[in-house]
Amino acid sequence: MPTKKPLNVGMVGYGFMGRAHSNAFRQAYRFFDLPYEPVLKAVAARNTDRVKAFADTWGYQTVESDWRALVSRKDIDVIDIASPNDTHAEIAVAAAKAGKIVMCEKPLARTAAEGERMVAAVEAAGVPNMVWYNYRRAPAVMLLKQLLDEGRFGRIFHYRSVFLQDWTISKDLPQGGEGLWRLDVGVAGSGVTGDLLAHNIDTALWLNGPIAEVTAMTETFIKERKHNLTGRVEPVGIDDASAFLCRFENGSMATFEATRYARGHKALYTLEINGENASAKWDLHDLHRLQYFEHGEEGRLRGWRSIHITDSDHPYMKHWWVPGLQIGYEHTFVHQVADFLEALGANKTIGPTFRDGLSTDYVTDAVLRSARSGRWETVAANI
Ligand code: SOE
Repeated sequence: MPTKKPLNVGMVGYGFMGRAHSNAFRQAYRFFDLPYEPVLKAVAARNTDRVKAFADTWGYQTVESDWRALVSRKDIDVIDIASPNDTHAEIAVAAAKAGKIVMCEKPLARTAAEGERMVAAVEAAGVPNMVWYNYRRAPAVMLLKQLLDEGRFGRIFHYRSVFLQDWTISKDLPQGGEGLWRLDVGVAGSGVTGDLLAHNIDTALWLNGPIAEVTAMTETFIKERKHNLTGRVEPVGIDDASAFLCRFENGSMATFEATRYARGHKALYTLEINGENASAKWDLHDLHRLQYFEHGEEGRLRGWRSIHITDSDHPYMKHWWVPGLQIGYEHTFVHQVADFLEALGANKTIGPTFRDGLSTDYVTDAVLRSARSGRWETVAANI
């Protein structure tokens, strides 16, 4: 077992993602042989009572009420940004300038312009960086990536992916403030395009390569909502639903859709890829399975295989339980920490980096642009 060096983490934020990240930092070095042991050194947030309670629950040693104090601390190696989207750029740029390793919750930024500043900062400082696009690291999705890299699919014709939820249908739901900042366009940057489709796009770019052009439509079903911070009824600026067609640079065509208005669906992230020789499907509600069809097996017994991804020769699974026992959502974050720390120890870079996050931001920008223009829009190339 290699000796583990301590790596001091300073996290900003304490919401849903703060819990997912903290759990990952605590679990990764216990289940994986890693060169580093993350130490939960400090957590920063403006609400002192809430941040203290969070620190007690998760075992953070100290708290700060201002992220700037956290970034200036000499005893912090990693700044992990788990706060709302409008804070990402300023914190990341300051953290990079201070020479910290920077981790950032998705989407990287509210716009690609903001993302470009973040990429420039981490690259100028030469600091390791990553964006928490966690679904790449579901074992079934990682297996799909391996199958694609092995060339089993041949030429790719189609990619289709959706992310469906139903939690904002009530017109009485307010916008803004803790827990509901995702409905406030100023804070979130966009609605489901940046919050949900960004996941679909990140996985798709990783599996199927760059997207060349898009044509999109978005809709805001509830036009006004009470704002939690002002107390006034205000226009809603986010997209409640977003759908687009696109062409990948490899010639395949694709459809993407996300909404928070699909009654009955809580987090239905699905993806499907159809190649000349094989097809595969994945569904977050059944995340430990990969559906796989291979053309070479045509014949009387042809059919889709439903592969239960729990064996020790499946990605990540030898680090968990015995064959047949499943893992879940939180493990995707644990895997991301494990892969990142392993790469850090070997002086290697592992995606999704800030630059990868920016590639997704370029696509979401093009989607929103196309929804406004009603035309096909080209995806800007990375800086
Ligand atoms: C929105 O409800 C949300 O929590 C996203 O912000 C997450 O990124 C996604 O993984 C689950 O849904």
